[in-house]
Amino acid sequence: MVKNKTLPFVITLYVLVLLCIGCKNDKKKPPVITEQQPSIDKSIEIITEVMDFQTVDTITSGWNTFKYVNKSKETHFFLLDKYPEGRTIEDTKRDIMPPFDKGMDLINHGNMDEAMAAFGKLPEWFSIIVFSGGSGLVSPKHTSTTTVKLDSGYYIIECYVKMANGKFHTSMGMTKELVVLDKDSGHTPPKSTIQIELSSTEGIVFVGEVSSGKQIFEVTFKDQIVHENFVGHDINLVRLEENADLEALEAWMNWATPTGLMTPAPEGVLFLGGTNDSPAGSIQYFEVMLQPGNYAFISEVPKAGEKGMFRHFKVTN
Ligand SMILES: [Cu+2]
Repeated sequence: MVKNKTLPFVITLYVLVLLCIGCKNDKKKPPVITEQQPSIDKSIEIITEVMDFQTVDTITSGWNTFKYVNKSKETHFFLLDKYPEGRTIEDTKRDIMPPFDKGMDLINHGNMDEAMAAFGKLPEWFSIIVFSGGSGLVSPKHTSTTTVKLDSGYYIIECYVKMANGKFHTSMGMTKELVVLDKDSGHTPPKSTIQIELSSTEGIVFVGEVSSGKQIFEVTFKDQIVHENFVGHDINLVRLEENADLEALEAWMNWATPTGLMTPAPEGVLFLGGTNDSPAGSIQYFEVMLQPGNYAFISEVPKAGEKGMFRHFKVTN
């Protein structure tokens, strides 16, 4: 009888112990992560406070979403430069920055021929750097979200907007190394709401209306060329206020003039990011919350209008 009475207690205790072990095991288990999560949920933050890029040193390859937070008082972007094997930030400082700084000083003094001669001193390996995307221009106190696909390798994050004294931000601290590992992130790109094609022949092409609210633009680089200012085409989204001077904006989008891409940014224009220079065939995405109003897409190249790379549009309610 005693045995019969204690048996249920023993079984209950046994079950409780098992449950408890189960609980402990559950706590140790890592959270279940569904494979192929959209990268937009796992963004890599890049912060600029003054003339800097604060972010991680290493990321995985494949699709990555970058949230670029511009906390500073100036307009910036970030561009990802994939370096050739064996080249590092030390080579940037020694071989790339001096010809650009000297060339820019000469442009500022009106010596265009001498400036070209200075740029001619760039090392041969400069021409095999692969500009691999990034944000478009981002106004002060704004944030942009851009998704890019990256091969593994050694990259430099840069911003070559100019300060009010004509100096490149690259020379003031906006140059940072980033290692992309030979291990895929497993992320997939976000689902786009509007598709844009960008090419040297057609310019910026998209169809349909753009409505307010959250939009994810998918930008296909149908080709890529080196423009007169030595860079490839990209896309920058701008909100145009009533006092926006469109000619001043177009002129400002060429760094190779004394006041081009230099602080202050044109009045009445708010830069909301975009997709930076990247190779033919590449696709990038950028996400933005839009209010109704007047907007434009513009490339950071000379004579963007003539090239079909300055497109105005209205955002409807
Ligand atoms: Cu900058």
